[in-house]
Amino acid sequence: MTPPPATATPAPPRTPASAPALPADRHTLRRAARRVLLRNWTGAATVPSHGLYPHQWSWDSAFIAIGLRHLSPLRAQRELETLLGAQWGDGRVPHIVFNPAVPLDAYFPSPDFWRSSTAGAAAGAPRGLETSGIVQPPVHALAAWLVHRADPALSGGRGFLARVYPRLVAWHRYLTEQRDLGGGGLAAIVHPWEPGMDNSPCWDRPLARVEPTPPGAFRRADLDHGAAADRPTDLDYGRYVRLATDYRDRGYRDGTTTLRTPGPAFAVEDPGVNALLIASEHALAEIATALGTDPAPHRHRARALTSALLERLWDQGAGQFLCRDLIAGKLLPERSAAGLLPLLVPDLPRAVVRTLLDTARGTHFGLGTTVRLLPSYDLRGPAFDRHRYWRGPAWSNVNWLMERALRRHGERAAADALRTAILDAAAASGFAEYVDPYTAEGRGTRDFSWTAALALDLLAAPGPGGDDDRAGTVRDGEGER
Ligand code: 9WN
Repeated sequence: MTPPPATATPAPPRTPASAPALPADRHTLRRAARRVLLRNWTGAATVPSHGLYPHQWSWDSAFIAIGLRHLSPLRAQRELETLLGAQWGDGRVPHIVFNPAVPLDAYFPSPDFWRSSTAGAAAGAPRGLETSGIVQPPVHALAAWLVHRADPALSGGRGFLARVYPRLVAWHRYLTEQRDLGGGGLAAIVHPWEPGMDNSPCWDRPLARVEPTPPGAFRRADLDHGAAADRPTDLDYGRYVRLATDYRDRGYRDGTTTLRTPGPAFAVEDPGVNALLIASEHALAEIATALGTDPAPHRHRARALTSALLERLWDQGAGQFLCRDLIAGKLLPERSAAGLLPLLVPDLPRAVVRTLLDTARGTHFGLGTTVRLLPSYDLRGPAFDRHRYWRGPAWSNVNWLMERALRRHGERAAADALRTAILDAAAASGFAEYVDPYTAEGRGTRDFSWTAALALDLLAAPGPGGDDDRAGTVRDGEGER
């Protein structure tokens, strides 16, 4: 793993942590966010960004739908329906659904790398379209529930919940059964792209075991759009490519209840993925109730997952949840923001909640004390890099989740301050993909869909920075390309 550049020692914050100011003009911000979502809509779904990410991404679509519901509940429903339409027979929801109209060299790894319709046939990959073969965090049931609630009459009329529910159930079943690689009741990831936090220092140790594919064997399209200093290194890319190649060549087959030989070279239980799974399992219980179905199995599964999360990933000494490396059989010491996301889980022991809140505010994450936005990785960690992909920068989706968690735990002032900080950063950076956690300076691509969508969501909520106003609905067809 390449050591981080000279920015590893954090500079003193230039933006005081306690200076929340409302965005200068929230109406302008709302209009701008709306424009981003209209431009990035392709007719059936939304691209994260036309340049860097020109296809449909799984967890992006969930966050996008959460914002889109304020513009067009119909489009928000279609966003999720399009994604779930690409679900595999084994229940997996692929992390990318490729748009066949986009040239192959626009994004790497492209459909001819994944070859889902042939290499994934035994796992039930759809025949008529191409997808990747890995997954991303399961935010979809939560998104579906929030989208439904934005317009229950439209949702009911279209049978939205009735159509997505069985697919969401199959998706969670895939994660809890096929991906319980450690046999301890949690879902495991088999590639660093799966938790969505691709380049997190948490993966450095488990990735070090992976023989990289040589850089000359593939061409990175991301560097056509993003600065090399902000993106993963070539060495990391070589390892990502090796893991994806090996998974494809195993027919995208997973273990059943234990690690198989030959199995994945990378298998990790991540607290962020599992916290989102639990939050979504609770959302499935709500959906089941709305459909007149028994919610008890979902509540039961959510409780079992919560116990496994506490048992397998809680580290009292660290004051947060950590990742478990299933191949080495131990917890990884790196602290990422994913380890705080279990704050989203209802029914956590009160002492665990208090400890997590202290850790969020403490020296490692500095939320509301040294920084206004939650960094993706430990501010004091040896691999901290304020600019490089998931190795320190603050991301809108992680901060939106944290805002929701703070509110859930009655931390209203902290949630209000975080909401204002997210909106300020979105406005000042032109909806950047991620920002420097100290200065909120934008990095990565701009007009990034989930940054715009989640800003719209926060603007629509009651409280500082939002006014529960609908952002102005769109006619079907508007903004389609
Ligand atoms: C690989 C689309 C995705 C996000 C991920 C983010 C980044 C892709 C990449 O972009 O990952 O999936 O090419 O780097 O890390 O969270 O879903 O926005």
